[in-house]
Amino acid sequence: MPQAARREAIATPWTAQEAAGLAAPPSQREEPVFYTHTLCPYAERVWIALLEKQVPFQLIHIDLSRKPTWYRSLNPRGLVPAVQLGGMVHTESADICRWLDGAFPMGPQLVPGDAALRREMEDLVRGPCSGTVSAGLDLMAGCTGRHWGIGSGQTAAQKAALQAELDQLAAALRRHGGPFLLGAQPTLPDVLVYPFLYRYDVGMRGLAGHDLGAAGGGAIRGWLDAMAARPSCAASSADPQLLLAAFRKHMELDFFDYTTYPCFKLHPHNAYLLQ
Ligand SMILES: N[C@@H](CCC(=O)N[C@@H](CS)C(=O)NCC(=O)O)C(=O)O
Repeated sequence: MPQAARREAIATPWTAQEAAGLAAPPSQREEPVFYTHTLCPYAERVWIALLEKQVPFQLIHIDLSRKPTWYRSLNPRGLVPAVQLGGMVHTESADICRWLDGAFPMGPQLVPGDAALRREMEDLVRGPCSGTVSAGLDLMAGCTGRHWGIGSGQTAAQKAALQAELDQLAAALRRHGGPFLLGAQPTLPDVLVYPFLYRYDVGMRGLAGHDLGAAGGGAIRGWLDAMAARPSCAASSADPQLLLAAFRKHMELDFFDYTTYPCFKLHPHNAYLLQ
């Protein structure tokens, strides 16, 4: 997407108050309101989907360490992401991505129209996409066993478990000729798994010298590169060097607080949205 369109999609309208997550909840709006935290991989799925679908939206940051009181009345579980449109609030990242695809038929389809392809997509979502998320969390935790923790001492079994999931993703890439899991365009499985695999790749390469991209004879690196080249992913991904430095500092994946990290500190490429 050209830079101008991306700016409009992310930034309309944007105020410093909203950026701090302090604004009152918007009432009925004509465009979706996306409640997010820039460091949450689940929220990043929705960010990518909105940008891929080229849906104009308003983005509101929620500081997860200092949630505005109104947010729980919007989403009782208090989690990001949430998307509000026309008085309805949608939650759960995968459900939101599916809903967006149906509600906004413009832009590329994330859920294929073809029935056989859709079945394959569902198998990927339930199987290796979900498996990659959990095996990757386990690998990142290493010998600490801390959920969402980052540690050293990754075991051969932890590496093999993630490798098995990545091999299945690589097989899908081979079947469809890439560069994305179901062929020429990114679809739901790409969107769901990328924010997680991006973090695991940055973390494992930087902290353990372990190259996840080598899986499938390098097919996974090709896929990571193809996703990284999408303007949606370039906009929503944290800067890899800054993310790695944050991993080193906190040794966990969920250091979600805008006191430590103002919303775009690890995303300096988005800082222009705050001007
Ligand atoms: N299953 C949810 C998970 C969302 C989630 O766990 N979000 C975390 C941030 S990554 C959150 O909002 N945590 C805030 C809290 O637990 O209070 C989804 O897919 O949307």
